[in-house]
Amino acid sequence: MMTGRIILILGDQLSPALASLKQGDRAADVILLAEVMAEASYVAHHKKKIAYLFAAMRHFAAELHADGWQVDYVRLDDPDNSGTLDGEVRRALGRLEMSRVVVTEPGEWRLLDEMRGWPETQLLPDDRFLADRAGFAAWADGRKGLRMEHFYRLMRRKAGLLMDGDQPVGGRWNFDAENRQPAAADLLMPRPPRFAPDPVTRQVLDLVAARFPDNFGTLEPFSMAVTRADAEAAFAHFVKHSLPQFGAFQDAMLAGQPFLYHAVVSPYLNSGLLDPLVMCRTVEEEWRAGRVPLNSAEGFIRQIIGWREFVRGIYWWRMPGYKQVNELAAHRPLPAFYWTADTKMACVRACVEQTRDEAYAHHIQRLMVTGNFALLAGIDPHELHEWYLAVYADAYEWVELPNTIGMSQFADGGLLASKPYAASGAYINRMSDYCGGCAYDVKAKAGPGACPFNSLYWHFIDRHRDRLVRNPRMAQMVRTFERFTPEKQDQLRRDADRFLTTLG
Ligand code: FAD
Ligand code: DLZ
Ligand code: SF4
Repeated sequence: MMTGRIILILGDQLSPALASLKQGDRAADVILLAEVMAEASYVAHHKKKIAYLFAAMRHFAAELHADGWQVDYVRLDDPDNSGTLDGEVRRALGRLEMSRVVVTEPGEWRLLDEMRGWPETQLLPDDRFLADRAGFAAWADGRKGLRMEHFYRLMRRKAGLLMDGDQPVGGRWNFDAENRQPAAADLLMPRPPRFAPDPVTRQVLDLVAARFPDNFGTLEPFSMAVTRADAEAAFAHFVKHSLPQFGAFQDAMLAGQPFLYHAVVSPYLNSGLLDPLVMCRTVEEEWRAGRVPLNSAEGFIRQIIGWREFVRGIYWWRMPGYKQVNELAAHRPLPAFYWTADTKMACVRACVEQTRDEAYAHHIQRLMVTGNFALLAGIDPHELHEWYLAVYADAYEWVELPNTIGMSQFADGGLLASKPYAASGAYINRMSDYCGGCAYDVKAKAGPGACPFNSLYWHFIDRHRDRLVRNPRMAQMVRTFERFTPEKQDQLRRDADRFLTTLG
């Protein structure tokens, strides 16, 4: 038996500073990366998501090899591929005559649970986050309500980001009130850089086209970064061209503009190509140099060390039960148009089409269009969760599940969000230009041509009035509904019910 260990690196652990690499021994240990069907099919991932990850894994393996590591890489089409991570570890132990395995803890509960049962396997904490799991639990345990804002302030102090001694720069912790402007179409709007596939990526694209022909999504053109250097170039491009406007237009949506001023870096961050703290420090520097306004810098940093860390904390604190919650008892099946985009609702159609083509939608499209629709229509949160987990290139359960179950569907009864993100067509009309090209009339409250979000909104308020009236941020809407005449209430109920029956 060899004395070294197998260091298993998962597809979303492509960081040179990974815990297992930091304590690895180049002379004795062997790194194992494996493309396996079990991970590629536990949900039917978007074609671009699989292609991105396999291409990034292959490039990362080559970089580690060039850096002096012994690397064992198993391709999906290797005839001996067992199809599972467990199987590949067992095969590698035999092939390399080794007996010990080291893994940095996976990001998803199901895999961690499985790996805890693997023999001779050492699990190391994933230290690529500001808050560790135990620290979050200690903060959360015993609190009456968890608010991201309180947690975020702790993280700001811990990281020393945008701080003036013990106080936030600019005198406020949060500049969100300045970040809700609708955007106007602009021919000069920046777009994320595009990276032409090299021969390694081209081979992966052919593999995905052959092995996953029926999965959702358009595979080509494919222009994502698949190396650390290109991911860093994509982030630098965002900082230079989009960050100054990021804050103001963070909540805006425009037809034909999938990316607006967003960073479009979440696949790179979540798979380890980018380092979140390095990104935040770069953004702070830009503000200190006077090149970006504070509302943009703070808004960006809040997403990373606030929301991203907060949802991860909740995931690990509440799993495995969190996946099953359904506090609003929503049981309607996911409508087919989430896959086909075949709907007359222009906003939903645009978001699904863009998701199909880019494996990307920005936060407000996910939260206030597809998520809001599902919330109002009472779609089963578990089915919706599987959709979000499949269709976005950045989707891993630790980040997707709390965003879907907690933030978007209020299915945890308010553990993560203080109120449901429910909105009528007026919100979508204010923040986007979708309504102008829609078959429905956003201004009409009732009748067959009225925007479905309008009657569905009141249907939602009515259905959940007993719960919502106890929520200080929603009680006013319940009272408003109660002040409508009985005829108007009935018409809204009838309109919504009629629309819901069309969902199949
Ligand atoms: P930007 O708007 O430019 O923000 C910068 C970065 O901040 C993002 O890259 C991301 O890392 C982080 N961030 C922003 N908001 C959040 C958030 N709410 N939670 C965690 N991180 C955040 N994000 C994922 O990374 N993976 C997911 O699977 C995912 N699923 C989501 C599902 C739903 C229903 C909703 C409402 C949101 C989801 N998000 C998810 C959060 C957010 O929509 C994406 O992080 C963001 O759209 C990624 O695009 P961007 O890089 O252009 O982000
Ligand atoms: C998402 C994904 C896919 C599609 N394929 C693989 C794979 O073949 N091999 C691998 O190691 N990881 C893959 N991943 C990422 C894992 O699913 C991810 O590590 C876990 O979900 C934990 O976050
Ligand atoms: Fe969406 Fe309603 Fe506007 Fe149509 S009218 S785009 S359905 S919000």
